[in-house]
Amino acid sequence: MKLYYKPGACSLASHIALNEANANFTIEKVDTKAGRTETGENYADIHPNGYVPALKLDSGDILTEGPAILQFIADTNNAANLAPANGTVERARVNGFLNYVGSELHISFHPFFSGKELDADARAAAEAGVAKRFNYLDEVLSDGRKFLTGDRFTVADAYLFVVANWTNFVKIDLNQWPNIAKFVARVAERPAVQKALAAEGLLQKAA
Ligand SMILES: N[C@@H](CCC(=O)N[C@@H](CS)C(=O)NCC(=O)O)C(=O)O
Repeated sequence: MKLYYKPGACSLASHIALNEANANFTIEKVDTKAGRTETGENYADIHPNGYVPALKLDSGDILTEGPAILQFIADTNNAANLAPANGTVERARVNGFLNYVGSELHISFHPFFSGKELDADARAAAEAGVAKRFNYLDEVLSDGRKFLTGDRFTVADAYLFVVANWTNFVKIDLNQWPNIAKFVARVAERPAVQKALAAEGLLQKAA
């Protein structure tokens, strides 16, 4: 399998899940603006929409859309326990959070990544959009659970971890949401996460 990624982008969630599953895979960096991968593949041939992630299977099939890829990784690596069984209430809850992170939280960051300079009003509106989603997720985590659906890490947690980390890039203080800040610190300690961050060049090298 090959995962097409951009460092720190939402593709990092799939990268973490593949590590958690101890899957056999390689990664290939994509320059989405240029439409090329690091080995010179034309990315339009891989992903019709030109964004990451994409997962190319050994069969040649290519999967797109982060939440679908995350569920595929979970469902094809049952031993890793990255999602409850399909058709259960517990799975529907994981899917609910995957959808919330994708269609609410992730999207709320779009103004910051539009490439346009935000004036004060636009920035305030964008921050309010992000805050609304984090307020909800902080409340979810406020009962002391370790992860979004309880004490077991799932693919939804991988996705939330990645999007919550974008606050560093857009200079929003995550400590406004102490439960999410603690969640991020907890997830960051996972060996699969450290390995993915290192492979994407996101860990600061020791001096
Ligand atoms: N709906 C897509 C959204 C993917 C997406 O937003 N990818 C971003 C990175 S997080 C991207 O590649 N954007 C193009 C770019 O950065 O040039 C999914 O869930 O896979």
